[in-house]
Amino acid sequence: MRFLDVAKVYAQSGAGGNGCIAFRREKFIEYGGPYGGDGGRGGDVIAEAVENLNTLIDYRFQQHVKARSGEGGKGKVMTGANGPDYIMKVPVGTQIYEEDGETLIVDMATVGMRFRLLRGGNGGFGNHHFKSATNQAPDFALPGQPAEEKTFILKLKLIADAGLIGMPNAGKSTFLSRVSAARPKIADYPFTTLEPQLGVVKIDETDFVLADLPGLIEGAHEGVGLGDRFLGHAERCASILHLIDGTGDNIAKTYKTIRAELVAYGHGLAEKNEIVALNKVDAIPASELAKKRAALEKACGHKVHVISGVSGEGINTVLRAMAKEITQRRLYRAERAEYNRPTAAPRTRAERQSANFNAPVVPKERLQDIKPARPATAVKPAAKVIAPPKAKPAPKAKAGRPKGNAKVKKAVKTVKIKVRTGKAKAKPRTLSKTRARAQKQKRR
Ligand SMILES: Nc1nc2c(ncn2[C@@H]2O[C@H](COP(=O)(O)OP(=O)(O)OP(=O)(O)O)[C@@H](O)[C@H]2O)c(=O)[nH]1
Ligand SMILES: [Mg+2]
Repeated sequence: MRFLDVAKVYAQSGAGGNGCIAFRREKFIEYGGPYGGDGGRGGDVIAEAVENLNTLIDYRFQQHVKARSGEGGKGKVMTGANGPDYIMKVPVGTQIYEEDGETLIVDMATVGMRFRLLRGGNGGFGNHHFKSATNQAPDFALPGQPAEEKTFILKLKLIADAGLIGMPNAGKSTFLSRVSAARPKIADYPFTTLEPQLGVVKIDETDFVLADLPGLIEGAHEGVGLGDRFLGHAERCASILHLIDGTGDNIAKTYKTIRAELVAYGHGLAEKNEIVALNKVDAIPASELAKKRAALEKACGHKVHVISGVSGEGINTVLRAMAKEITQRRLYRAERAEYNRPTAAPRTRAERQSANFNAPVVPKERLQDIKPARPATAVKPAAKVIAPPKAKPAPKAKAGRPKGNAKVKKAVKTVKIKVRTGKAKAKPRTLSKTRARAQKQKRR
């Protein structure tokens, strides 16, 4: 199966069905009146992220997708059938762009996510809708709303937890085959790997997906070699492992070349934390190893792992470092998801009145944002101490008796309660003029 990570798709939703013009004609029913039903709704075009797809190759063969139109209305006020929606199944991690390829519409980042790309047209009203006192036989109906159509660009950015980058022949595929069950092509010529390869790595208690990306060379951002288009797959990675062939001559220069390509690519890749590993240590003479390692550490400014994809030396340490970063991100994401989880809407009065004990915990960084209103260890500035004027001693309240103002408060409360609970008096009914006159005459 070929790997395809960019596709152009023309999509069209379904048009609405037309309204129907019909009149009721039945035995013994004279002037049956308008009887035409409405048209059905056209189908939407909906994108859905599914689990078992890894490539956009389906859209190489099917570049036009169309939802069905709604059926027209029928006599006897029958509404036409709605057109079924068209579900565009895409792999998780697909980003859907406008035709310009730059305006992002939606990022299908989670399994089962659905997004309506195009809306089907509404069905037109049949003539049954337009009957009125002044027009009892409308001989017109509305046509269905037209379909929407658009061209989309789909770009797949693999959801791998970690990515392998480096020059061709750095030993990336060898590393992947060593740590996972994936079997990428391995050979001693550059650009053996032409498309990203995925493997599942298990280290201690952590499982993660590792992507082997095609090699980068100087000028990749200008399209030299395979270019930098596969770097998009590293954008979502929590951890990036930069492999450097230890048997090469100028290791620091190799490192800097790849870094320059990451900077030129942009999209935040250069700012990501990277783990640097000097590979093929089994083939480096012991006398050169320390020198090469020191040169690389100087170039990158942090710790360098020394590994070998063939002998397996140092591999577990690197995997543990990657697993640590991945676990950290997973925890952070889980916390964010928990915080953003909408609470279930209360259904009963009791639920509405009770406190929400399921309220999510506020993430740590949010708490840091909130500054305390008054610092706990606030020290008052030493001011000139002025003796306060002598206050009159408060009269002692007699035990068992409410204070003066407390009495007033109680009275106010009672009045309030009275007002609330007291029944409103019924107003005397006003007599009609005739009855009032009759009563007057009686009294006389
Ligand atoms: N001695 C030694 N050779 C290695 C090691 N890792 C890889 N090689 C060899 O290096 C050559 C290239 O290895 P690959 O794994 O294909 O390198 P790559 O980085 O995937 O190369 P591209 O796919 O072309 O980018 C192969 O001949 C491997 O046998 C290692 O740890 N030690
Ligand atoms: Mg390879």
